[in-house]
Amino acid sequence: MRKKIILITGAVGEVGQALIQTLTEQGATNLVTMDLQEMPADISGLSKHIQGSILDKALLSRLVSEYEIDTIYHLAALLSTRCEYTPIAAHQVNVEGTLGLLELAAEQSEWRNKPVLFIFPSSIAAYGIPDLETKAQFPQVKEWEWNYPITMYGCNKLYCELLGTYFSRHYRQLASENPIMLDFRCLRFPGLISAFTVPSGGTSDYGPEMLHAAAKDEPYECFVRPDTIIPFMAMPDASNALVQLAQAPRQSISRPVYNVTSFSLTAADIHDLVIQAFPSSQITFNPDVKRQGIVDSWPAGLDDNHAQKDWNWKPAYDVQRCFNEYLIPNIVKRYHT
Ligand code: AKB
Repeated sequence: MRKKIILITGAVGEVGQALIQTLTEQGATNLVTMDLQEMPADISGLSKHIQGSILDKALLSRLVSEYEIDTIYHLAALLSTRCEYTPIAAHQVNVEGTLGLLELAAEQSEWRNKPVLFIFPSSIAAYGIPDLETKAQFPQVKEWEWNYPITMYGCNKLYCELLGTYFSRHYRQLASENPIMLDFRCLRFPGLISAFTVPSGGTSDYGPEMLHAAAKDEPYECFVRPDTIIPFMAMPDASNALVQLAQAPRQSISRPVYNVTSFSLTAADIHDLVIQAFPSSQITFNPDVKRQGIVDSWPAGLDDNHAQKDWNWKPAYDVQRCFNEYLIPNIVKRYHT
């Protein structure tokens, strides 16, 4: 009999590393992880790691011949700034990669006669608000509002939300009598901040970059205006949200895509919180017009009422707790001990 596993793609990324720890703390011993990168030594014992690409069909075939895939957390993606430099590669990884995994999950669902659970993180980048006046008028956007992304990454995420929904509701609708469809569930995340990892290739990165630079006593030039506002979330809440969504009873899930959020901050708010913790930090603002345009198109806040109602979503970290109990103490420990 094939071993039943939880597959995590993009597992060496920020969310992946946090998720591996959350699932392990909950007792998971059947994690198979995939990434182009090696697993960092401190968590390498927590999963069976496969170093390779989600675009490698032979690798995916070997995977399904060896394991019964019960759940997929599909985290592998190029982030928003990186995608603008390599939009075609971005489409290949973000869309074709997702399509391949959805197909694999659909086949596995049929083969084992039981839906594979497919958890997909989307992003505030799926929104595209035309101007700052409109952004101010819609301080908490709902899932279906302003779905007009202006980045390749946002387009990729929005389309994959639809693809996942299609695969879980209508895949092979004319070709097969009663197909067992996969169970697709998606979260739209705000900008994420981790005490243990630094993001790369994103556009919400100014938040975590400012904090980590200050902790390292390095000067930081912020690439957005001080009044720039978007929602953020502490990394442990992000990994918990993914696991909570995966564990929610199927009958409580009323929609394929859920907003989740914790708190909204301007870049100036982040600056002030960072200065409180690291008074000698040297932070300046030098907005980059293009990256500023991207962040301005993202909402100031998310309406996550559906997640609250359907599966009791509630972040553990508000802004105070996030900085005082999670970010600052762990970052100080990381860089100063
Ligand atoms: C990015 O900046 O691309 C990501 C995101 C907001 O999804 N952090």
